Amino acid sequence: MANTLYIGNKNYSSWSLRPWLALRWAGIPFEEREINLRQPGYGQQGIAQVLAVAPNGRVPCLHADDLVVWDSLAICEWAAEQRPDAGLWPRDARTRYTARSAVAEMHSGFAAVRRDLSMNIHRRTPAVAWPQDTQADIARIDALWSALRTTHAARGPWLFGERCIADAFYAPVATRMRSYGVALSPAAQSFADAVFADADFLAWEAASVPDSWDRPGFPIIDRLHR
Ligand SMILES: N[C@@H](CCC(=O)N[C@@H](CS)C(=O)NCC(=O)O)C(=O)O
Repeated sequence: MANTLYIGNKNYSSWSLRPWLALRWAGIPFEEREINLRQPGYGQQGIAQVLAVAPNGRVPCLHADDLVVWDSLAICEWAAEQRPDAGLWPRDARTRYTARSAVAEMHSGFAAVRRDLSMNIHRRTPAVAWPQDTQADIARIDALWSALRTTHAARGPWLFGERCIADAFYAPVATRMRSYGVALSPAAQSFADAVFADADFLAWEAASVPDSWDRPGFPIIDRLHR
């Protein structure tokens, strides 16, 4: 089977990182094609290069032979079904339902964090006073990670002990916390540390390149993040 995963810019595309990690963690071979999202049509699902491969005009999008799977969660589910023994979902049913809840919460929520702490793997800015809705999102994420880490600490360093799709879903969030100087509680930080030490995450990070306007020395950065 020939698998091709279309993704956005590695420094910025948080949705793309999720299934990319899931495929790597499951040991599913795939070819990746990174599409530069800074093109006309961005934000309107109107990038011609994306529309040529993804019916919804967004990445990530997986082509598995003639099957097209768009949306990060659908791709992760595909990976879990392809490799049922890879542990992409926790084996214990109750733990699995909790993991699915955590993933769904990320997939459909945290709009304020997505708005104010956009993923930018290379960015480091000092902490700022966030609007109330953003503070509430951050507090909820911290509480969720802390509770899961406390419950599952004996089984490993990930949210549910062993690495699963929930970790892939929150990996980009861990980078957002790091980029914007968010102080996490120690248990929550231990999850972020597990992400930052993961070989596959490190491979993605090493390949992530900020746009030229987003590099030190370009004054526009100061205007972007006050
Ligand atoms: N819910 C979708 C979101 C995908 C998404 O919003 N992708 C962004 C890049 S991270 C995109 O392709 N944007 C292109 C556009 O809006 O024109 C998923 O989980 O895959």
